[in-house]
Amino acid sequence: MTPTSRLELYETMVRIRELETSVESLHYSGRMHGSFHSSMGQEAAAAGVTGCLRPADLVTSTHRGHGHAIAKGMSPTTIVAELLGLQPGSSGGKGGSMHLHDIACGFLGENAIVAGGVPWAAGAAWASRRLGKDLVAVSFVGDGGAAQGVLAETLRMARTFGTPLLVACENNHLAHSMPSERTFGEPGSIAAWAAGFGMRAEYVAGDDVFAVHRLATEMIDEVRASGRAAFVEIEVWRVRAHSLNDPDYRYLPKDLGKSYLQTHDPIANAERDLPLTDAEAATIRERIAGEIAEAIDAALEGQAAPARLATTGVYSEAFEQEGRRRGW
Ligand SMILES: Cc1ncc(C[n+]2csc(CCOP(=O)(O)OP(=O)(O)O)c2C)c(N)n1
Ligand SMILES: [Mg+2]
Repeated sequence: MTPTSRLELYETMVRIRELETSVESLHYSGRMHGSFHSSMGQEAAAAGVTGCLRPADLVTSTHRGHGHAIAKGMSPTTIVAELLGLQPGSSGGKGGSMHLHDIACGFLGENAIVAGGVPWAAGAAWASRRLGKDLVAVSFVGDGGAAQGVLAETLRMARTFGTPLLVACENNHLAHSMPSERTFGEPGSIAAWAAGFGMRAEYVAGDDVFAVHRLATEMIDEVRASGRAAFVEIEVWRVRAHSLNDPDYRYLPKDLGKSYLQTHDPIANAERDLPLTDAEAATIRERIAGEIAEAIDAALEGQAAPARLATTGVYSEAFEQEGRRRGW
């Protein structure tokens, strides 16, 4: 990798962290209504995997998807506007944190249904292959998502029908309060399970963005060339509560996230490995913090989503027409 692209991976992680910590402040100051699922500590998975895609490649995401959206190139202003319920948001401000999407940059969207994005990505990947394009689709999913039946069905179909899909499973050790060790066993077990579908399945530690990127590049190149699906389990940690709605969770020691960041912070690790001096890192962080502050100011200029639009855009126009014809 060139020094620039290594630096870009680092900057993407800083951008994700900065956006999410700023939005947390907006939530606690009462400006952001509704909750969100922070991906703090998981930035290397988003940056490392998405960083080796081409612009036309496709990504589907989860309920914890701000990082995936940023890494695939979505504008921070559009993201923040959606989070704040403002019209310039990607769902017109009507969807909120779990409804980010931007087809123009190949970000097919987050999904509030756990593992719901996986068949969606598989279908998009399969269709584009049938149309003669050499796209790859990546679907992020959690360890909880890996326990959903739809993932097993999709892996089976993807393998059967030659689908250029990479499932990137972020094993952050928890599905809300359920430890993944209890569902699957030690980290690496989810990849071992996926290998049973007859596809390449790998494990990588997610505190090293360069290692994630190296493995993902190799796997995505292979998926693109062969048209065969693959699976990567990326071990990360969920540093925050499941969402901002459960600050008083009791199922884990509260300081676990903080102590994890002290030893495994992917951003600090990248600063050490690039390497960057403290002064260089501070300059980059300040510049990106400025960009995010500007994005928030720009988003705040948007109008609130009006109540009269609440039911528009829910169904396709064709469906709505049919409904009107039938008098629904
Ligand atoms: C089909 C479905 N079942 C249950 C839920 C409620 N739910 C939301 S997030 C979550 C845990 C998901 O865990 P995981 O896939 O590991 O993702 P993480 O939150 O750890 O990023 C659950 C059970 C849901 N949104 N969709
Ligand atoms: Mg999880």
